[in-house]
Amino acid sequence: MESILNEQFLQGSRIPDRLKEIALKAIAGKRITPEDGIFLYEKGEPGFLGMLAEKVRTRLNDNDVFFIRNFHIEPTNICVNKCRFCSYSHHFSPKKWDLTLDEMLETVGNQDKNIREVHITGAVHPEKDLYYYEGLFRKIKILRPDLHIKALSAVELDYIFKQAHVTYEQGLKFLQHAGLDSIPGGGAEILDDKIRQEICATKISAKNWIRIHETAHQTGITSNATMLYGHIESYSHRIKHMNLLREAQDRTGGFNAFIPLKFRNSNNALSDIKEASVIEDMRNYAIARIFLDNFQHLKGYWPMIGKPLAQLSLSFGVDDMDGTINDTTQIYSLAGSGEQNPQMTVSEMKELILTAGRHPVERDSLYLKID
Ligand code: V47
Ligand code: SF4
Repeated sequence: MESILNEQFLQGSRIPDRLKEIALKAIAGKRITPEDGIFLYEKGEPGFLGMLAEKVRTRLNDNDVFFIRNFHIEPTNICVNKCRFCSYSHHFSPKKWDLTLDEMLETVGNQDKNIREVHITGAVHPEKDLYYYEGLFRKIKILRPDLHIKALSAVELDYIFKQAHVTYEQGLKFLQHAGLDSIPGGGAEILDDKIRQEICATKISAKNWIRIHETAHQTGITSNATMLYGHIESYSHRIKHMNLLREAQDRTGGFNAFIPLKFRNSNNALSDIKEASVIEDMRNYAIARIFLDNFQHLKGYWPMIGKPLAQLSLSFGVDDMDGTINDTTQIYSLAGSGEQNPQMTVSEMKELILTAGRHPVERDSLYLKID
């Protein structure tokens, strides 16, 4: 369904002038400023933001909503860090695990041949080094040369590169040679060092998170970017975060998708913080879609928000549903998401997209359409 928001509609409406001005820029495909972004967070109502985000989504992706056949491997939850929002690491989780190489390779071997991507990420284990992951990637590629390996967040990479005394460029090229194809968007949280000091003090700095991603892009490794929202950050912090990403994308063009991650408050050191409302989740998707004009894709990560809300997000600018996942991630079930055993068949995924009025498109890891 085409969004009715256009110049004529805006002129005849009683929408405040400042919002009209921002909307006209977005409709014309012009970039909105950080001040505009903050204003949208402060004053934008969900209906208005949804219509505007849909306008931008349609321009970028027509009626297509993408998904991939993928699975996750979470090698371990034993972590040198102790992020206060994390329910997943051994510090807070009732479960503690550390998979062997053979266990991980067995999981790879058990997948159907039409599964295209493995997403490998977990905690920062003190003893798992650069050469361990090199060996893992090589062995996976021997088993499944066609499987795209999206692995290791900037936080995990920074740790193993520093331990091995290699530069980001050397480390990334080394892993690329072993089979690393792209890197996931984790560890970005909020790219502001004061906020990071409060919620994840021992993690990589904002500057280094961006530096790893830009170095990856220059090496031919594309990546994603996440934003953990709804904890202690303000609207200005969210816009600062997205502005840093927008500037980095202008320089390299290497980000595939932006993924807002809603802070979930079960079983962690920030459990006293109330979770964001659904209205806020949808407003956040919409503003991200409007602000990040140079990101082609916006991902609604259903294991985190659940299938019904992921479907709703398709009316707020989202065009990517990640993948079928197959019950292989625990990050969100441990943090209190409704999805205890996340899995979706391809037909369930297509149905969910079709009933939202969109066109389901199976993709590969670089968003090429699969016939
Ligand atoms: O960086 C941890 C988040 C991220 C909580 O690239 C939490 O396609 C909410 O990066 N509440 C890791 N979020 C997951 C990740 C990811 C997920 C999906 C797709 C992709 C991709 C990447 O999970 C962490 C952190 O921001 N996280 N704890 C929590 N309690
Ligand atoms: Fe470790 Fe990642 Fe959890 Fe931080 S968010 S404690 S780095 S597993």
